[in-house]
Amino acid sequence: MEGEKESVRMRVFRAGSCQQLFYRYQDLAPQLVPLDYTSCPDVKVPYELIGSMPELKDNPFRQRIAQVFSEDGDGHMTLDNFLDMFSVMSEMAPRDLKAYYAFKIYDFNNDDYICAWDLEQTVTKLTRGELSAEEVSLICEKVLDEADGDHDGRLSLEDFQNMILRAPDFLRFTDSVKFPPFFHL
Ligand SMILES: [Ca+2]
Ligand SMILES: [Ca+2]
Repeated sequence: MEGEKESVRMRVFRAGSCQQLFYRYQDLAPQLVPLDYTSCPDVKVPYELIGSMPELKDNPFRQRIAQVFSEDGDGHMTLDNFLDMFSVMSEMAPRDLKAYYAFKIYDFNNDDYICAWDLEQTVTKLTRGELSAEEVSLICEKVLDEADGDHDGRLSLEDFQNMILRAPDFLRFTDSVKFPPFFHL
């Protein structure tokens, strides 16, 4: 998966996009992030600033997204984390890669499975709180019923990947992300 991520980043970030993203990263915290990165400074931009970016601020998964892409899981991001996040969330990223990260984002308690509880949080956020608790649990039951291939009551990454084929709506976690034009290369 690491290798694939690198190649996605190279595809998405050619033609100066990487530079533009760096300036956005720098602009979030100019007093923190030096303009000269040749000495590889050990810098992180706090989640509070990342989560307030226009691409993320209305996304119900913003905190999870930042947690998953930050190296310590706290949402605070190095430049590397920041570039990874934007490359995976861009329209250029392959579906498999998106599915892999969607799984991590929906696995709220980080135990490598999506259990009924994780799924309830996910469906509630995906539907932006427009469904009643009863409707949410009906959907979750149905999803688990159909997608839990090995009947252990939870979704493994493999179960989830199979489910995505039937229910691509579960990749909508990036829906509210409006990418600036330079992403559409
Ligand atoms: Ca879990
Ligand atoms: Ca299972």
